[in-house]
Amino acid sequence: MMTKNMQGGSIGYLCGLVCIGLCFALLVYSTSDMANAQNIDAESEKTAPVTLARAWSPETIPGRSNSVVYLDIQNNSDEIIQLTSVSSDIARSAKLHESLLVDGMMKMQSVPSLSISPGERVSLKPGGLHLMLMGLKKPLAVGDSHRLVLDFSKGHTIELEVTVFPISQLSFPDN
Ligand SMILES: [Cu+2]
Repeated sequence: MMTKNMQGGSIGYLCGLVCIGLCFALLVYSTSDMANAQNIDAESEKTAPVTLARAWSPETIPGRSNSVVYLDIQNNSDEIIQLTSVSSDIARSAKLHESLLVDGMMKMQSVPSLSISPGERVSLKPGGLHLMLMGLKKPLAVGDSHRLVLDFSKGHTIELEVTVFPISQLSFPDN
């Protein structure tokens, strides 16, 4: 079943413990290695308006039915491009979320859309923006991959494979 649901943001939405733990632990994580980005999508030619790279999910913690997807989104065009919706066939819903530290508590809110400036690269990573998968139909195990479809403004739709890494991975592996 495909889901398309990026609307209706609810401020202060509390995510599952998996996500909270990840984000909290990784607030101080810095991404200095983005130059090593590997394009993994079929549409990831430099000339494509939007390219995606380094897409990964942490494995599912036993008993949890939520997970997240992190990736880099690069706008190669000379126009602002918006991420408008996300679809996953392994989750009941897929939404853009943002982690925020509010009064010492890590919380999440859904983000209706994401605008990416011309030439800009946005990194969805632990502690910040992420794609939230809720209601997983099966646990994500290390080595698995799952399919995601991202819809952007200007009619750009990109399908990609997301690799599942150990929860200890913390970022897309460089090797
Ligand atoms: Cu979330």
